[in-house]
Amino acid sequence: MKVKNQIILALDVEEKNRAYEILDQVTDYLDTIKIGYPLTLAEGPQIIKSIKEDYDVQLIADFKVADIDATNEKIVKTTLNWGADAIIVHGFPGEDSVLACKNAAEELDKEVFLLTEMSNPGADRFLKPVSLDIARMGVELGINNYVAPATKLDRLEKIRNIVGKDAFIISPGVGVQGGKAKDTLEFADAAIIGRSIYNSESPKEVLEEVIHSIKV
Ligand code: NUP
Repeated sequence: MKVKNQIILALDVEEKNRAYEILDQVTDYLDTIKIGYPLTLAEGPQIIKSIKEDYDVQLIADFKVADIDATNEKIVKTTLNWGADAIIVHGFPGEDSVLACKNAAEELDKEVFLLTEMSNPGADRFLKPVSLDIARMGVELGINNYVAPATKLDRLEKIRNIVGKDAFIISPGVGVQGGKAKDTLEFADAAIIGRSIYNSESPKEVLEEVIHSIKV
C-alpha cells in the first residue's frame, strides 16, 4: 500500500454526515482512511461502500478480527466485499486464525494488516509479552503489513527490526495518545491519526501542521 503524505485518518466519528464533512476537508492531503466499529456500527457496513463510491480513498477496516479461522474468513470476506481495501486482524488467536484472514484477503486481491502490540498503556500487561512473537509469526506467514504503536517507540523499533525494512507498518497513537508523527515515521511507513484531526476546529489546519512537522 502507498499512503499519501504518510498519514492515515482514523475516522471514528459516528455519523455519515460528520464523516463526509471531515472527508471533504482532508482528501486534498490524504488518500487513506481507517474506519472501525464506531462509524460502521452507527451507520451499518454500507458506509464502507458509500465512502468508496463518493471519495477516491483507500479504506482500511479496523475490525481487529480475532476469532477462529472459519469465522475470521467470513468476517474478512464480507468486509472486503463491502469495498474495504484492507482489514486489520489480531495476531493473538494464532496462526490458523491469521492465515484464514490472509488467504481470504488474497483471494479477493486485497490486504490484511496484522496488529502486533497496541498503543494503549493497558496493552503492556497482556500483549507486550507476546507482541514480538506475533510479529515473528507474521513474518513466518508471509504477511507484509503490520500495525504497531506510535506511543511506544522502543517497541515500534523492535517490531520494525523483526518484520524487516520491506514490510509496511502503520502506527496509531499520534496526537491525543501522545505520539509524534515525525518520531513515529522513523520506524513506521504511515502514522494513523484520529481525534486530533476530526475533533479539531480545523482538520485541514491540523493536517497541514502535521505534514509540515514531518518535513522539517
Ligand atoms: O493499538 C492500537 N491503537 C489504536 O489507537 C490499534 C488501533 N487500531 N488503534 C486505533 O487507532 C484506534 O481504535 C483509533 O481508531 C486510532 C487512534 O485514534 P486516535 O487516538 O488518534 O483518536
